[in-house]
Parts: sequence; structure tokens; C-alpha cells
Amino acid sequence: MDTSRSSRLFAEAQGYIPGGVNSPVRSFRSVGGVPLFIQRGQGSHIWDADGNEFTDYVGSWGPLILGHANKEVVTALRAAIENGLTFGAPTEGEVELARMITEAFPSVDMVRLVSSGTEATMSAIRAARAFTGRDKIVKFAGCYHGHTDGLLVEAGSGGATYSIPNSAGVPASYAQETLVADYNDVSSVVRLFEAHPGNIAAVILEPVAGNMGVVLPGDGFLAGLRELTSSHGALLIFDEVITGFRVAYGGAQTLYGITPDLTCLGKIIGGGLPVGAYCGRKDVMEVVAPLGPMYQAGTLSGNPLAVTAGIATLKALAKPGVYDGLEATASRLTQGLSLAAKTAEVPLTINRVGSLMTAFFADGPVEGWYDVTKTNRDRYSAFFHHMLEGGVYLAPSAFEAAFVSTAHSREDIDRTVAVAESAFGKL
Ligand code: KE4
Repeated sequence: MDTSRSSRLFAEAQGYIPGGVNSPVRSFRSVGGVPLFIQRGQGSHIWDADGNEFTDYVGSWGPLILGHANKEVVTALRAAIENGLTFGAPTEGEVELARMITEAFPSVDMVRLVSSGTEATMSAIRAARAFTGRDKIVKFAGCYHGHTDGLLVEAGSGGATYSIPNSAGVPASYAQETLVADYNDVSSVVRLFEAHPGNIAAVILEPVAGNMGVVLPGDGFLAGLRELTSSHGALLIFDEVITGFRVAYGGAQTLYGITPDLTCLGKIIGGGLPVGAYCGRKDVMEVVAPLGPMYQAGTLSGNPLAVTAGIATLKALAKPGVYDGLEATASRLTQGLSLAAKTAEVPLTINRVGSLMTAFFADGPVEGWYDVTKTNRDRYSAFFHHMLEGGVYLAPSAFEAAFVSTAHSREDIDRTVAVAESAFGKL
């Protein structure tokens, strides 16, 4: 496969941009090789700068549940652009998108739109602290909530001790306000509440984890956290930046029947343009300025183009049968991959919820961060490159998710499985 133009572009990019990319995971450092510079996307396919075509399972990390350059989204954007790009003033579309979100998520009374998932989680945490008057936040090892200082931490030694930064530039004092628990282990959270009585403002988690690879909530995990936070006067924050409108129109909270106090959204609600949202209980959201004392602002928050693309996307997703179609496509893919791996005697565990999935090179089960660290990353990297050579574009990291869109056809799936059969045979 000729990737000479991508190689030239990457060499030039490194002269201007740290690591040559505007987000680390794009660098291919996790899997090796030179990142492909993508020139065009249409439906389920992308083309790189050298003209190589791929079936795309990254989908820009989740927003493109309708595929690339979806006709309804592009048509709506073309009309919106003619009216101007941004006003820094309220617009009708922001009201419509907020209303659509409240209609999709019964736990949501009020919505504040921002411009990224990071802004959404950062602001939700500030709202929780403002509402409760408490400082500590609990997160889970393996969950990622964007790059806000207080959440770039990992567990310190021992269960109830403070956390340590896992990024340079984060002061230890910031990290100490964040406590780290173990995903799918409610007792690890109980211990934190016992060690910090009356001082935990909120527990934040991905209700279906997508950032350690896909890890599903075990029986009783989400319900246990709901009961525990309520009994301690702490808020439960669901980071549904990935799962919102992905695993169901009402997100993971609808799928699993758990009502959080705050929800963070992003990705799909912008249809591919920069957007985020934090939302939830009216009494909590009323702390947000200009209504309340908690400040948060943004020049392009609720940007008319992002809102237009988001509304067009949600309207398409609200149509009958869309999620059944995604389930059928994703199920065909995972069944094909599992059979291919079994035939090649390659240990493979696929965790999937709807059109969100990860294939781990491990016997399984993979139920938390500890299990994930035991999976075979080298095998994933080799598999990634065999698939790339075969025209299938997967996440350039073993700890990410694969996304199926409404644009993925039966032919896409069957060809992907055929390429995987060959790839497994070469591992
Ligand atoms: P952004 O700030 O990247 O829009 O969103 C941060 C974020 C928050 N919460 C969850 C659950 C997320 O998955 C993310 C961002 N996801 C990553 C990939 N898993 C985005 C890709 C990247 O970092 O380049």
C-alpha cells in the first residue's frame, strides 16, 4: 500500500504540530507506523492522501453514527452556512437541540451546550461541587473524561489514599481532590465514602466504558452506585459523551434504567462538528451562571453549525428501526470476527453494546481495567496493520472502541470479516 504522501505530510506536520497530530491517539504511536492523512469520507468509507480506500470503524471516535458526509446533515449545514456561521447570541436551534436532549433523556431537565466533551465533564464536576459544597470527586481507573486537570489522575497506592497525576503539568494538589475506584467494584467506592465522609461531591463514570476498550457495567454496578451516591448526598454523573445516542437514543441510562443526576454528552449531538453538553436535574443546573453562582462560558457554545448538524443527526436517529439496524449490523460483525478468531485458534474476547465494541486479544472475560492490562497489545497492533493493509481502518490503539454506523453495509461487514480471517491467520 502506497502511503508516501501521508509520510511526507506527517514529516511536515511534525515541524509545526507536537507529534504531528492535534490529538495524541491519532499518532499511531500505540500501534506503530505512520498515521494516514485522511482526505475524504463518504458513508462507511474513507480515502487517505494516497488514494487508499478503507472501511472506517473509527468514525471520528464516535460522532459519525450516520457515516461520513451524511446527506441529511450536509444538506442542513449547507442551508445554515448561508445564514452566517456564528453570532455569539442565542439562536432558535440551541433551544431545539436542548429540547430534543431533554425529550431523549428523562433524567435531563436543563441543558448547557459547550464545545467539547472535556468542557462538558469539567463543567459538570464544577456544578456538582457548587451544588453540594463539597470538593472530592470519584472516578474509575480506565475511564477517560477528557483532559481537564482534575481527571488526568490515576490511583495512588492503596484504596483510599489520594490520587497522583498521570499527566505532566497537573499539580499534585489538583490530583488530590480526585479519588480513583475500580470499575465494576462498588465496594471500592464504599471504601472511599467511608474514608472521606461528607466530602465527596460526585461520582463520575462512563456507564459503558469506552476508553479502556469497551467494558460493560456488571450486574448491580450502576444501581449500586446510584444507591450509594444518593445515601451519601453525592451526585451521580454519567459521562455519556460516547454512549449518548450511541447505545440507545436515550443513552446507557435508558438502556440500563438508571437515573443519574447529571449527564455529559458530546460527539453524536454535534453530528461531526465541535460540541458538548452537560445537563440534568433542574435544581442542580440552576447553579449555573447567569442563573446561579457557578461560572462557565464559551464563545462558540451552541454554535449554529454544530447545533444544525446535531439536530439533523438526532432527527435521523429518532426514526423507527435505526437502532435495530445498527444492532443487526454490529452483531453480524462480531459473530463473524469471533468465528474467524476461533477458526484460527486466536484468543479473542469481544465486548459490545449495540454499535459500540472492542475486540480484546485475550481469553476473557474483560470486565475492568485490570483485565484490560492483561490483554495482548502487541497482537492488536499486528492485527491493526494487517487489517489496514486489507482496507479496514480500526482504532490505532488497543484501548479504544470500534464504531459501526448506519452507513455500514452487509458487504462492508462481510469483507471486513474476510480480511480478518486472513489477518488472524498471520498472527
Ligand atoms: P473531547 O474533549 O475529546 O470532545 O471529549 C472528551 C471525552 C469525554 N468523555 C468520554 C467518555 C470520551 O470518550 C471523550 C473523548 N474520547 C476520545 C477517544 N475515546 C476522543 C479521541 C481523542 O482523544 O482524540
